[in-house]
Amino acid sequence: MTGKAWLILPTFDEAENIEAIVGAANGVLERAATDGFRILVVDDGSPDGTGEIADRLAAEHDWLQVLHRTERAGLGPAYLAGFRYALDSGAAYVMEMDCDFSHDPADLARLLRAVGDGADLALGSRYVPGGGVTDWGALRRVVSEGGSTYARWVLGLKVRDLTGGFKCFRREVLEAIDLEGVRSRGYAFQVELTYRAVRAGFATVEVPIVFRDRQHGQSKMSWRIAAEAIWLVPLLRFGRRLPFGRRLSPPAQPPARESPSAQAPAREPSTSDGRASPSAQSTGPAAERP
Ligand SMILES: Nc1nc2c(ncn2[C@@H]2O[C@H](COP(=O)(O)OP(=O)(O)OP(=O)(O)O)[C@@H](O)[C@H]2O)c(=O)[nH]1
Ligand SMILES: [Mg+2]
Repeated sequence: MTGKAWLILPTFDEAENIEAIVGAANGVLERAATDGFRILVVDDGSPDGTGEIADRLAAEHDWLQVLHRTERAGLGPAYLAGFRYALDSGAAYVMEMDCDFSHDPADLARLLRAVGDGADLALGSRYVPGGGVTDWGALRRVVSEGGSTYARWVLGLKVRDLTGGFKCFRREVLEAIDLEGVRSRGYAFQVELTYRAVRAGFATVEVPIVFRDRQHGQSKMSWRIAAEAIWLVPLLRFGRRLPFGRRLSPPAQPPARESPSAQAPAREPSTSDGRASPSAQSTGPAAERP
């Protein structure tokens, strides 16, 4: 792999998690990101002091930076700000991860490996063989998996986990998908990014992950955030105008090339030092036809 990997960590009230996550991610990326890495915390003025903790850590570590935003604007806008910052700073790979240990930082190595092996976008996926969810009740499972199924059906994609937020993008993907045009804020944000990437012809691979419920801090998931996806997903597909006059449509450019979305082989054990196991290779083209 050539070039730096940037991990974007959006935070709102993650004081109980931030230090441990940053430490764990550093341990993994030190080994997996062969050309170096940066971790960027994007904090929306957390009242619980997450931003101050991140600042203290950033003063101690040159691989950590903090982007402070003054008000809580939602996950999507926080990620977009982080993406722009990382791209402007020369990132070659940009990664997304929740800051609550729902995503296992050890899996960062597997996502990076998938992109190193040729994918343009690697998605941590709960809904492929080897992936899964622990701790969730039946309702939450139905909402999450049903949401992915609904989006897959409306958008005509083969990707199994469309709502997950554990990803690794090659920079060219983010440069191509018109970040300025992204309007979604909650779950639909994850759907929209993946849809735009597949539409633009980028090779997408699903890497099996096991998602666990947060152990500390409060969920920011709300029914409003989940419901956003219900009405935004058809707009992504059919390109209607939003009520406030902004167009929310897929990118205009035709697919640059075939856009295989392949599932990586079943999860393989990561070693305890977080090194990537040889997983996440594309198993062959399965062209998306959105
Ligand atoms: N900067 C920023 N980060 C946010 C915002 N909302 C959520 N986050 C962060 O985004 C990540 C995912 O949010 P979660 O609260 O875990 O939401 P979730 O994953 O949908 O729900 P749970 O897993 O049930 O907690 C976490 O790191 C949050 O701190 C926001 O408005 N701004
Ligand atoms: Mg979470």
